[in-house]
Amino acid sequence: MAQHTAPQQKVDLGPGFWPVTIGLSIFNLIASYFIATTDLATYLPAAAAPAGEIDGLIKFMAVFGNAIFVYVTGFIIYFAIVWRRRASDAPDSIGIQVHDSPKLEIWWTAVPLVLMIALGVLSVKVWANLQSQSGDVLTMESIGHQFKYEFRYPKLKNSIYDEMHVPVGTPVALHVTSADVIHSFWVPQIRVKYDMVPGLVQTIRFTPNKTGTYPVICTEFCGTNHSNMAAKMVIDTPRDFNTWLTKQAQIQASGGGPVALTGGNAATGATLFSAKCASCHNANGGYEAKIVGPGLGKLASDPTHPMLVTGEKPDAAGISHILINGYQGPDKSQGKEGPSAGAMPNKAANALSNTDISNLTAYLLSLSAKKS
Ligand code: HEC
Ligand SMILES: [Cu+2]
Repeated sequence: MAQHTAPQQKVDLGPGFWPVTIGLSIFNLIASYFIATTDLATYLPAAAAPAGEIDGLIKFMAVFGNAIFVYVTGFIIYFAIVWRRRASDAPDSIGIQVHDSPKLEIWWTAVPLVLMIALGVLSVKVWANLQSQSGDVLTMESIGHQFKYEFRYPKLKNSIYDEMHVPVGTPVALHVTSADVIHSFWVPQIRVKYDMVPGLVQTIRFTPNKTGTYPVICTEFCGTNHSNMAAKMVIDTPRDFNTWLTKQAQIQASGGGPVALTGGNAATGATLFSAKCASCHNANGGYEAKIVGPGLGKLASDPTHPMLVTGEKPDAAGISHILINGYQGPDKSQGKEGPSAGAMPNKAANALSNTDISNLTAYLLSLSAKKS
């Protein structure tokens, strides 16, 4: 090798090189021990079956990442101090130029190679485990929208938004995709994370093993309201899950019942609004304060927008109609033209009961009363 360089000088590693190496090794061993014996679930609770195995992979990577970090930064600091430039050095002096060390190069190629192969083998094992589900599998779908999550259950006629329920102990196969831009589906406590890509259906598999309510987070910047794109995953006991499912089916079935136009509770409506409507509607501004749908802060008191988009009066009846039926924009087939800001989901899609509609209507009317 390198015939044109001077015969290699004996490289002086500096005083204290070996003691420092021993010190770093001790530190590395203690840190590795800590990483290997720490249950990650104490820091980030785990609520599904693959979590433990995935944490194992993270620890495996952390142990070796830690070693690289400790030795590399340790030696950088050590050499920077020992071989720093001194006042007695000539102004143009440079350090010893070291190159070509086949022995070192073989080591730093072989060791990472072996580690990477081991990591690959371990990952494939975890992945294969994740993919094999047996018994009663709950198959469901989630579709990302700007800026909400839609959930579909085989037993429900209509979609549910921003809150999904799954029974503890039952394997779940969740097919995810997107209706517009790339979103993602991530529940930290489940550990698995998938992008929701338009035109591509991917399947997230997990088996919930701890009841509770966990956040579903979109980790793909998907537009101005990305930060509000969050849903809940509720892991229920099988019994609570069935109760919930039955209740949703009832809400969806009770299409026609009368909605009370007076006596709604505005405060309850306000809470419901932040949970179900605020991802699309601003409650503070007039019609122009758009998110996905128009601003609703001056719904009944805006002289520049006297009628609802449906053409109805902005009174209790008109508002509850749009909440029940939804609205897809003017019907162009009947010759009507006009701007459509998108689709307002109907009662079933928003999972609203008749009482919910009364409360929301009371709340929206109270906003206009304050701001008129
Ligand atoms: C997925 C987004 C979305 C959600 C969620 C949503 N809306 Fe809408 N909403 C819209 C869009 C879009 C329009 C406008 C439709 C059009 O102009 O064609 C609209 C229109 C309206 C209107 C008529 C506004 C006007 O000025 O005429 C009201 C009232 C309304 N929504 C109330 C609600 C309430 C209450 C909720 C919560 C239960 C809700 N919306 C949930 C998207 C949404
Ligand atoms: Cu998103």
